[in-house]
Amino acid sequence: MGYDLNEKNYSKDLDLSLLTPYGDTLNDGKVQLSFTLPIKNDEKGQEAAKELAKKMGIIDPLVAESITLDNEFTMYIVYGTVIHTIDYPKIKVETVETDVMCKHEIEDFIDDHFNRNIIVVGASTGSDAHTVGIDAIMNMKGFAGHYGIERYRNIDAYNMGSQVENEEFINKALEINADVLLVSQTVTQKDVHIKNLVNLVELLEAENLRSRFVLIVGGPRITHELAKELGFDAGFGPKKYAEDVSSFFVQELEKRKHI
Ligand code: B12
Repeated sequence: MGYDLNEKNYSKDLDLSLLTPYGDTLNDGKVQLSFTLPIKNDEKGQEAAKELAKKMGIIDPLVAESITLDNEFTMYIVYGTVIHTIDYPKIKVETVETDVMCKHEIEDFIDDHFNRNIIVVGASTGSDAHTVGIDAIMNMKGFAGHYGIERYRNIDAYNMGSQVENEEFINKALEINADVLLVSQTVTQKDVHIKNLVNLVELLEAENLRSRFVLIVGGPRITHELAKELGFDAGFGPKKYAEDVSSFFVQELEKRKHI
């Protein structure tokens, strides 16, 4: 069983159908969270942070840190216990299911299946100014020890940078006769990414271009499930690199040759 509130006595066995956080002892339910309140950093503010944490279902909250951001804004780090559990084996997540190959295998796959280079255009679109994600995937030097697709000998990669309007992005894709469109979205405030991504799909559909390209989106809060829901072919989140996305699009392009 999980946490027994009165006896503070909880099972030390791992049962993944009753998954709960771990702090000092397995199944103790310890969590830490942070948030900012638009109030002064004083005792009353700390009490407000504790009460809020209790309303979130955190037992015995402790304000571990209260950090003054300015006169009227304070950030709190609260430590406490939750009694909630998750049935982990029952969780189903939609993920990209193609095999992930290494750079050389992807290059060989292109040699073996296409008599030409694969053309890819990428950008951080709409108002989004974050370039590091798309650069991690596309730039020659890559990211975290994974070369970007500019380095793949038989991929022609065009990185348009950030704040690229969807119309401009589509025009570039047509100009270079792209096979693959890579979109990066980092800012998700007020769901701006959803509106922008839906707009791209709508523009492509309106011009009857949607099926012409393999359409992929990535970013820190992007999942494959969300990408599919929005009309993209695949979505990639954190800890995904050039090999992951290139493996997907070369196999997808190969599949489409037979349709
Ligand atoms: C650097 C940074 C900036 C820099 C960006 C500089 C640049 N040239 O990119 C600057 C200072 C400009 C900036 C501005 C802003 N930022 Co900023 N920024 C960051 C920061 C610190 C790091 C982001 C980053 O570079 N990550 C590293 C890359 C490698 O990771 P990644 O993007 O997740 O990419 C990986 C995967 O997601 C995936 N991926 C990403 N894209 C793609 C695309 C494809 C096709 C594929 C396959 C995979 C893929 O692959 C990558 C490698 O694994 C984050 C906080 C943080 N620590 O994450 C905030 C953060 C992203 N920023 C944030 C905000 C709010 C802003 C501003 C709105 C702030 C403001 N009020 O002005 C502005 C936005 C302006 C705009 N119009 O977009 C928020 C976003 C919150 C949200 N969910 O919306 C964050 C999370 C900070 C925070 N905690 O509040 N920011």
